[in-house]
Amino acid sequence: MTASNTASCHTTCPYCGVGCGVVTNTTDRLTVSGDTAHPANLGRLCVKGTNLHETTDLNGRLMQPRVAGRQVAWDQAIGETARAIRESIAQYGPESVAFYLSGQLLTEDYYVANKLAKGFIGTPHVDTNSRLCMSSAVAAHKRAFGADAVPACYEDLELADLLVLVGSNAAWNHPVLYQRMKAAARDGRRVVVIDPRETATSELADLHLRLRPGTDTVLFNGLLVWLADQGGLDADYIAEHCEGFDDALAAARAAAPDVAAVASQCDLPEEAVTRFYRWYQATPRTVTGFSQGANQSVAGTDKGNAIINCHLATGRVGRPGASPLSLTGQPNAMGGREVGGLANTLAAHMDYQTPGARELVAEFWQCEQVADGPGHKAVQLFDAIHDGKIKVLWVMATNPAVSLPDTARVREALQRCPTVIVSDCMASTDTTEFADILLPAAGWGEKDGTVTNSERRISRQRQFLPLPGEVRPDWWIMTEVAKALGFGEAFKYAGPADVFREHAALSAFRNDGQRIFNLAGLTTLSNEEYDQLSPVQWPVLPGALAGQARLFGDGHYCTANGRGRFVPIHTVLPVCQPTAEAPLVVNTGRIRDQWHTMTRTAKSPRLLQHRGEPFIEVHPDDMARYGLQDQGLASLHNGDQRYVGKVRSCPQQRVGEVFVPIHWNQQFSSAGLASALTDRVTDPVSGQPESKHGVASIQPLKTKWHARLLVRQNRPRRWRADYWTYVPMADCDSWWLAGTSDEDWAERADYWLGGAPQLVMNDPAQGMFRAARIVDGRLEALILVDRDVSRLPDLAWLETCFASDTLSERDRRALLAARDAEAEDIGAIVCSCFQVGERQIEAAIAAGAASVDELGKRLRCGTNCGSCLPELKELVANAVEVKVTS
Ligand SMILES: Nc1nc2c(c(=O)[nH]1)N[C@H]1C(S)=C(S)[C@@H](COP(=O)(O)OP(=O)(O)OC[C@H]3O[C@@H](n4cnc5c(=O)[nH]c(N)nc54)[C@H](O)[C@@H]3O)O[C@H]1N2
Ligand SMILES: Nc1nc2c(c(=O)[nH]1)N[C@H]1C(S)=C(S)[C@@H](COP(=O)(O)OP(=O)(O)OC[C@H]3O[C@@H](n4cnc5c(=O)[nH]c(N)nc54)[C@H](O)[C@@H]3O)O[C@H]1N2
Ligand code: SF4
Ligand SMILES: [Mo]
Repeated sequence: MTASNTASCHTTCPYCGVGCGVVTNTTDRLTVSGDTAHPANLGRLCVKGTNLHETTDLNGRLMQPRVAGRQVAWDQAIGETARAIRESIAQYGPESVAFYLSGQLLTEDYYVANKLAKGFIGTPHVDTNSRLCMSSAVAAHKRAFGADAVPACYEDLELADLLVLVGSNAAWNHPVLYQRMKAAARDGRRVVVIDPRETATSELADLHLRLRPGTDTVLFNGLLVWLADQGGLDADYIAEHCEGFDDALAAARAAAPDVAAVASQCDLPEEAVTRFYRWYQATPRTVTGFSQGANQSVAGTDKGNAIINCHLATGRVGRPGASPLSLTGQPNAMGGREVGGLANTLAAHMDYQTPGARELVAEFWQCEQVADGPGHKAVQLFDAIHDGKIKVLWVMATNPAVSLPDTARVREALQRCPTVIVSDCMASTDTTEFADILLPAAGWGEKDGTVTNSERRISRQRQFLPLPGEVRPDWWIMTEVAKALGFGEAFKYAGPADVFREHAALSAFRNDGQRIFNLAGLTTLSNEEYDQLSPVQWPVLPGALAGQARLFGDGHYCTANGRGRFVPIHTVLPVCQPTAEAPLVVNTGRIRDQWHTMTRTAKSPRLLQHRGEPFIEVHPDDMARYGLQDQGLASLHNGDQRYVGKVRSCPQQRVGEVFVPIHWNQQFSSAGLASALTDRVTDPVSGQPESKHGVASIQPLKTKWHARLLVRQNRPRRWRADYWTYVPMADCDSWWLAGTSDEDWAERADYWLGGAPQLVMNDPAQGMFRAARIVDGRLEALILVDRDVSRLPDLAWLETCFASDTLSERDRRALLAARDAEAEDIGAIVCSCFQVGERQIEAAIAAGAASVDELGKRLRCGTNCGSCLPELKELVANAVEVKVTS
């Protein structure tokens, strides 16, 4: 294990909170494989991890600092940043400066940001995208356990005899954990999935509760009542280790008196509710994993506590195979919580309200005093920016113009803010477009530090690539700004190891056991020991190098009296309810192969083959009601906000509810912003926005034409068309386009192709047009237009015409016919690892492959990372259904 300059490097995946160990090799070209020694994944990787090598190229990277659009040297960029901050403090006070950080920063970066803002600039307005992600779970942990500590570890998912997954599509979003849960299947092990829609994760479910969105608290209140009435409580545990049970039970009885009441409020069959309750009661080893379907809700904190209440009531906390387990999203969602990156926390798991905490931190940092908080939480923060109260905003490693609710207003706020500083790896994101100062940050492979995964395990991310251009790590950038502001003494870090030791030391500073987050055992790591640090779960107590797998197993909690707290839960339903103008509920979430706003995963052509366009999943009944066609385009409207995507007929949806992915944005599509449809509604306790529940109306887009445009390079990303989606490919750029009015193609071909075409095929009667621009025998651009989108096949082979420098005679002819006689159209890629398409799979099933195993034998699909297994299973099941019904 080592850091830079050697061919092989052990590091951690930069995507989800599973935190898989990755081994990279840079001997010839970059390759990645799973680290068999890493306890999170033991060698496994999902499709995103497997394709990491395709995301480290320098295309689109921000390579030099820019001020007001001009490239400048670092000293000038640092100087301008410091000047803006200094002047704002002088004129409006420190509270006019704000930081908006991210769970994708390394712990060391995060620590420096928090210290600079709260300790030296003196502003409490430091929040992070974790507000949109985990803040409800954080608040629930604090209310129940007295500290934001996840009691369980991954092994518990395997040990559990009952796994309950609430609002989690782990098959796509925590794929390696999902594979582990799947591999642990055995007789008697049961899985209950609680989600308004059936997802790839439902594959594992013995029972899927497709509940009415937002009613999870009713379901878990009902469970508490059931346990009380059916003799399912652990009375001794409640008496010895908990408080507040009677109030919680009374509230539960009022909200969910019996199974019938639960079934009707949650819109579930009574029998299914009873079955879940019986299983829960009968299974001491129960783990409840919860994620965004719980957190991103106006009742997000309550959902967490409703779940934890049932675990406390049965004594199932922090015991092998028995615990609640919040599944964190980002690679370092946890590290950010540890340093105190949230606006309501101070540092090292201390809150502003913790008696003596401000003084303790000020003494440790040796600053005059720390900010007087708490500061604004994300949604509030952008309101304050909108209102002109924040004059300087520094955004780091997040894309708020896409990910915050009510994106139109967020953009207005960014527009109004006098100085917006953005540190990012990429030059063009929806947020960098608003930057006055743009700072080029080191990305995965270039940066060096630590991250903490969902089971509190701290792992090293190591540098194995050189810093390109003028790119610098985030901690370095902030340290330089700190020096320019005159705080050099407090920011004398030679590297991330220095920062980590200080962070560990703060966690241990006068920590006589009352703060559970404690890295005392790591405060004296040498640089070499830090470089070689093996994955370790906190707390790491004095003198120890090994951490702790589970917490609170002894029934002793972090509250003042050591007891776990029940929280009374009252029913709060989603704020935005459907109306006549906006009759549909809009649910938003993730897809298997994309990561958030696509800045990295869209670099991998393979990852775009799974789903290449923004889409809307709609129940067939709603398709009929609103006149929609499968694979046709439709628009969703909420007020003057609009989202356009391809309709996918989806019986897995509930009637009256649609699902849209969160990934597309204005760099990738004309109107693909999911968060344009969600309002600024937040959980009153955590401040987390209700990103899972918007409302909208839907209508088909009355298209006159569809087109596929492929261009070698250097064309604008955005087009004057009613609909466009950008699909970067390995050897060219490409777009899906559609229009609602007629276009004179022969006349306008130059506009699309960037010059006059050499090959043209025009058939207005058929609504068909094809043209190619060829320069010096090389294909430069190609457009295929058709009235009927189904006649535009997904021509992966077309791209190969861009791979070579000369276009063969055969290819010329094939281009206008828009098909290669010899190439098979394999359909949308399902298995990214072996490039196996839907049509190939369907053909194999038709030819007798009756199981996923059989498909694997014939086509190899599903035999590497396993991410596509749920879809393969669905394809097999659908084929069987067709046979049965026809
Ligand atoms: N491929 C991929 N993986 C990722 C990410 C990514 O962008 N792409 N992002 C990472 C991050 S940061 C995060 S936070 C995690 C998120 O991981 P998940 O939480 O699994 O992700 P989502 O798809 O946002 O939402 C999960 C489910 O919540 C359901 N849901 C909606 N409303 C309700 C409700 O009222 N009750 C219940 N019970 N369920 C509801 C949705 O239907 C959805 O299936 O994924 C991480 N992993
Ligand atoms: N409607 C709706 N909205 C949601 C959600 C939802 O489910 N529905 N989910 C929410 C959740 S859980 C999350 S986590 C957010 C995610 O939303 P964002 O955080 O906004 O999305 P990302 O695309 O991950 O943005 C990360 C940015 O940081 C850059 N970057 C990557 N690494 C580094 C680095 O080391 N340093 C710097 N300086 N920059 C870096 C990337 O290029 C990218 O521009 O979205 C939230 N918004
Ligand atoms: S599950 Fe996939 S995305 Fe998540 S850390 Fe592991 S390899 Fe990366
Ligand atoms: Mo997240």
